[in-house]
Amino acid sequence: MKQSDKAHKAGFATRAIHSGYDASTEKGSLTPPIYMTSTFAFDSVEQGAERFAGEAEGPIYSRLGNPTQDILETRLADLEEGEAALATASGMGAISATFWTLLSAGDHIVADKTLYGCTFALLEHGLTKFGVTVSYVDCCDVKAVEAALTAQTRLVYFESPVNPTLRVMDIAAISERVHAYNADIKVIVDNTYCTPALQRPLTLGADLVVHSATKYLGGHGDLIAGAVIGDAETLQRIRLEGIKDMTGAVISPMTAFLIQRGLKTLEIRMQRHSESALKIAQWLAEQPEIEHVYYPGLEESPFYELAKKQMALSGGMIAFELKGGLEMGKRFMSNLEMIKRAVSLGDAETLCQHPASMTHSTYTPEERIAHGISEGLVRLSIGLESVSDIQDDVRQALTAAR
Ligand code: 4LM
Repeated sequence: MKQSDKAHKAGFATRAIHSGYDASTEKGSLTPPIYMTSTFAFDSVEQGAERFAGEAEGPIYSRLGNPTQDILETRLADLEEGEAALATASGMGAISATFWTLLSAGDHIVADKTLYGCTFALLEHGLTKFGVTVSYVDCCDVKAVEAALTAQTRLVYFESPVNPTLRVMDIAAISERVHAYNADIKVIVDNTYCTPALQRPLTLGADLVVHSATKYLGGHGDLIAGAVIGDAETLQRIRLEGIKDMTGAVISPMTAFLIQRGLKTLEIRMQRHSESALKIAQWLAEQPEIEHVYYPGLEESPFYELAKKQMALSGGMIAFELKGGLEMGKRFMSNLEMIKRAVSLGDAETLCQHPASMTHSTYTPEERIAHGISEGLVRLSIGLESVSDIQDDVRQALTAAR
């Protein structure tokens, strides 16, 4: 069957390399050119007016879109199985543009109790200033989500797996119950930890997916970006209201190009991250210095069965607690040699950070207890190095910390 045959749906890895780009339209250039321009010249006044009125296709100004960005958006929509996508300046740009577009004063959000620190800050300190209320619930408990819904609820928002504790939400069950209550409530899943290579929330019933593309989508620790994927009508609203008018969180053409490059290896990178993380998590769980390992790919994890059902592999993120808590965690981190002490995740380099004092320091100590983030928790983003070298560094740092 020919690839151009509409009935033929190419595999994920193929679409991650080819989707959205036709080299014949760009002088045969194998990789898409970078349209490094802020604005676009119109052939006539009439053409400019038609584009502004939405009556003619074509670029206007790069805050509204850019051909390099278009390719990335087509590809991301294809990979997440959504109608449309919007690439943004950062993950927080994607999340805030989505919230500003879909919410008004008096609206209500149901969010999981544990969120990336800045998402929590946006909800807790940002949106509440404008009359939006938030209920934090344990979204692992679908009945608790249902019980929190009100006539004012517009959004249900969660990460799966959760940063940093790796709890896993039943995306299909939550979407089904929320939509049965009110089909207009949007279920939004932050798919940063998985990427569409491992999990596609839209196919499980969610309405929108958001990403920090800074992480696995880019994959090389050299950019900051984000994305929202979903239905075309909502995405157009987020583009015109959330990005164009409210946040201006526009992705640069160079960054859009770099993410396209990262996507070409997304599937094999996610396989390697996941294989290495599973080995390290299994090995860590057996070490006498370790109190607890959080990783959904461990058979003893309470999320093992659900993760197996909705994720192709268990991902590259691990969290753990050491016996001796915070003090031992700090000593362990101080003794790492190859592994970098750094926030962010999803890079080729293995990264280690302390959520309570770093990514989740936007929570007060009391909030961290209430939201399930312990002071001694250590987070590892397993990179693409030889797994034996990652293990050797963790081993020597554990020994030195004793
Ligand atoms: C980190 N995370 O955890 P930008 N959603 C999730 C995230 O983990 C992040 C964002 C959104 C970390 C950054 C320092 C699940 C970020 C926000 O950083 O705005 O691209 O994404 O280490």
